[in-house]
Amino acid sequence: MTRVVTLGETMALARTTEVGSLRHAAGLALGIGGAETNVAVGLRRLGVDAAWLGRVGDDPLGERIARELRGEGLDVHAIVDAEAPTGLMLKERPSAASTAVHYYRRGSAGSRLSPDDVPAGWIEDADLLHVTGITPLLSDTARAAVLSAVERARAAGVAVSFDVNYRSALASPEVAGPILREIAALSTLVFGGVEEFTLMSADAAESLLDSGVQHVVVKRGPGGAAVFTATGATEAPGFIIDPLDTVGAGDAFVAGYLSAYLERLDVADTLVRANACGAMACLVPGDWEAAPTRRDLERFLAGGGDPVR
Ligand code: KDG
Repeated sequence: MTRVVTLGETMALARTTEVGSLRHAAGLALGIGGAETNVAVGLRRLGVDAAWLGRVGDDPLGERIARELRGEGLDVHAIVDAEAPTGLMLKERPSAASTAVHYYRRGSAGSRLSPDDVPAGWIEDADLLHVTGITPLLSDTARAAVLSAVERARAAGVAVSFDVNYRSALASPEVAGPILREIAALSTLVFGGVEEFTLMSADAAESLLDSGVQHVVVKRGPGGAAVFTATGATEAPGFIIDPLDTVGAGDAFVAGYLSAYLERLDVADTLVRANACGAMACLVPGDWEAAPTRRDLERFLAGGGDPVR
């Protein structure tokens, strides 16, 4: 049985291979990226069965997405949409200390996801559904697909994980706030940064707990993380690293957290694992490539930078 299912848009991802603006960059490295599949790959690397469903265009980039994700061991339901292209994300490093992302995804195949794309039983037979706040901001049908998935999970007693993942390029805070709040209130676990919780409401953590959310997890980047549950708050500091690419760190964090949640680790150990996964994701360029395996994680936690002999 697939333990975790997720749905959303995965795009082709082209990133500059050296520091400097896209205006002058000579080289681009091609890969893929999508918040939901970044989490699914992170889970798979940690030994959790994971499945992804989404639309891709009838084009080589769509084929690349399906092939890459299958290569990572995911159960892939890539619906080929002949009416629209696979979305594209461009990533540049204007300076050594900054990263900028540009989307070419309006009207993409991934944004045309709809509730009918999700087969009967696919969600109901899982242990956990993971969704993000990116997909519901892509289109009306994509929002309906996420809401229907969440409602189906709840009806079947399947836990729902929601990462707010607010993207200002997709919707203003005024438009996004109520949409994200609605999904958060229906979830079992909610992940977000401090500003993302504020965007949903001034007292988001408390009101989410009141509406039945069991874990409200605040990601603080290098500052670590905190989790609020009905029994109180637990915090854990971040790991000191020299980050190379922070995009995708939050997804690796969520994968680490969910893997520990499914193993029923206590909250303190769960946070340590999540923080370690998030930190490790920053050490290599790419949104998911550095998501750790169990072995990578053990070495990192043991403080290992020594060569393996
Ligand atoms: O969290 C990383 C993701 O943001 C990235 O891989 C692409 O899904 C993506 C998005 O919409 O930004």
